[in-house]
Amino acid sequence: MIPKISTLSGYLHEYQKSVANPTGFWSNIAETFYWRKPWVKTLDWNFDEPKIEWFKEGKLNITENIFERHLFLRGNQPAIIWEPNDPEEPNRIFTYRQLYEEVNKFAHVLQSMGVKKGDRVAIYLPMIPELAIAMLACARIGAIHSIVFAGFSAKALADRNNDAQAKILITADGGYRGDKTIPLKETADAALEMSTSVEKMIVVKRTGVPVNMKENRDVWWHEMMTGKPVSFEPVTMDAEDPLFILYTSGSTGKPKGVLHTTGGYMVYTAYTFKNVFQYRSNDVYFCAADIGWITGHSYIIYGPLLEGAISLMFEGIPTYPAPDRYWQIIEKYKVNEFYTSPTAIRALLAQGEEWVDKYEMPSLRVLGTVGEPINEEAWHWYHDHVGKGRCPIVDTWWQTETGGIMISPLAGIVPTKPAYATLPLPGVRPVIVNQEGEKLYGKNVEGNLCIEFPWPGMARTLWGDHKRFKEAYFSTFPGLYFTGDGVKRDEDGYYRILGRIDDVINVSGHRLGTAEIENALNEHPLVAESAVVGMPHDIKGQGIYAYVVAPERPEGLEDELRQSLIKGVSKLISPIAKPDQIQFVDALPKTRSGKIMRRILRKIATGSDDFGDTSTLTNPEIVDKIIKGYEKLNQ
Ligand code: 7RM
Repeated sequence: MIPKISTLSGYLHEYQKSVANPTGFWSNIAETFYWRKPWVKTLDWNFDEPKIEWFKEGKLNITENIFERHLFLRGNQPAIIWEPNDPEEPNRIFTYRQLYEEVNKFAHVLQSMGVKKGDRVAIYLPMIPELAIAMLACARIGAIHSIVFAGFSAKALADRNNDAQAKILITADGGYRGDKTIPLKETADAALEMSTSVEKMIVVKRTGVPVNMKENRDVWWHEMMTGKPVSFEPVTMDAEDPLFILYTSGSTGKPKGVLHTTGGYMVYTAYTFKNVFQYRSNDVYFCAADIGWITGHSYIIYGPLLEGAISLMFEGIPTYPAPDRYWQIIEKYKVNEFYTSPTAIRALLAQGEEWVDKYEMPSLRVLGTVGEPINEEAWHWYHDHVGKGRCPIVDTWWQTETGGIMISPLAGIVPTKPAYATLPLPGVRPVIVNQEGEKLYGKNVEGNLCIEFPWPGMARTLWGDHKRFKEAYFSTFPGLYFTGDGVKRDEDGYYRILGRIDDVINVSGHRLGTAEIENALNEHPLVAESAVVGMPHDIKGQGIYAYVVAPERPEGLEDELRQSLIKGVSKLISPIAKPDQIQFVDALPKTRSGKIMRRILRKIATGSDDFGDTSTLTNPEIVDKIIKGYEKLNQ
């Protein structure tokens, strides 16, 4: 069993141990898993190339650690409880044995379609059990899954599939989200028009909408599953064989294919799940994220199932049919640990207290948040109204690239403080550096958040682009992993995450690169150039503010042009990336070397007029004009 910390002194002790002897610390934890062959070296690393290898030459299959390791004790215990979008529709519960059999059957399906170890399989599914089954079946046969969030456009899906050179795409006819149905198959068809590698498409029947099944390319999930055997010998994987790719936005236009490998990711997600949430056997754990994001990968599927937990998977949204859906689910299933985002909390807070105050939710023991900084008001509301003042909140800071939680209280063990992620987990060594790259020690310091030592769950590379991996994370401050976040350490040594300091904006916990949105805006024939920045938003945390240069725009038709720009962004990326405000400007403020001065545009979009030095601009006169335009638009 994975060691579980249960006191504050225990935490401090483990932390010390993990720093003094990291390989001893992690190998103790790794030994609790099932390895087909033990590793020969716990860690081999340098942050220059960079090279990160954990549990070298160890052989395993992650699904063997989910299923075979638990079947004897927990075969008849639920692994996944699936709650549908519509509360009137029956739920589906999969015990460990049932899930195991479904995964094995689908592993046979993949094999029969020619999928082999190392092949990429793209998954574009809504939050239905088949999503969990598909990803675990990939892991069972050693194929690399690349899950694309079902809210992405055809173009975004095609870009990701092309980058990964995915062989197969798994999708559904459609998906339900609140009172909407999403035509996934239609989008997948459009994506395949632009695809260079996908040969076959497997389609799950979910909504029953009529779809076009292309002969010799498209097959139905249920037809393929019929008659497949319920056992499947897991493929032996090396600890450093890829487990999955997950695309995330960076500061340049092209999304980054973050690659995670098998052994380290397994050890890290299971250890952090158990310790952060203080999960106890038979607890019902509910993470409300979507599996299309890293939170769902690590804390709906891999971490909980590796621990033999009961993981609740919810298809719908918090406000359907009414804004008490989460609380209803928590009461219905007697949820013990609940994990969601600050955006969801703020949205529910805005609906009024009466929706949550009706529910006692006595089963709740731990509350978690992730994805973006949580403001104090939302923290207190979560604590008082959801947790009724008796549940600790774990504010978990981490990233797609870190694989699992890095800085967070251990529930009920590390004292919390509103808006603080508090202290690093054992094995995690954060450092704060200033612009010059000097490490800032001691209390009350603020700067760039870096990590100075590897941990097993960290990304190993970007798919097909190790150079970019090095540039993005290991070059700004040589010898350190740079997170892209600003942070402060207070008088208690607690960490408070201040948000991104690069050109990434965090809208409702979704990471978006400003360059990606600019590229989409610039596609419009009337747009000469554009600059996108984040602005404060009451519910979403950050909203999207776009400055657009469109000199030939027809007079009086600006709103029409705005609408058509918004539509274009939805189509090229996703509705998530739609600008909240578009301001037409004559020009963008630029430095002599031709760079857009985003610092100034960011200030204007927050309503500030304190710009610091503008003397390096080639066109300082434009600033006043942009401010006037801002005031006119936002009065
Ligand atoms: C898990 C996830 C990562 C970025 C990260 C931060 C922000 C995440 C918190 C947070 C403040 C938190 N992965 N972030 N968690 N900021 N407090 N507890 O969200 O790759 O999609 O995003 O999200 O800026 O760099 S992610």
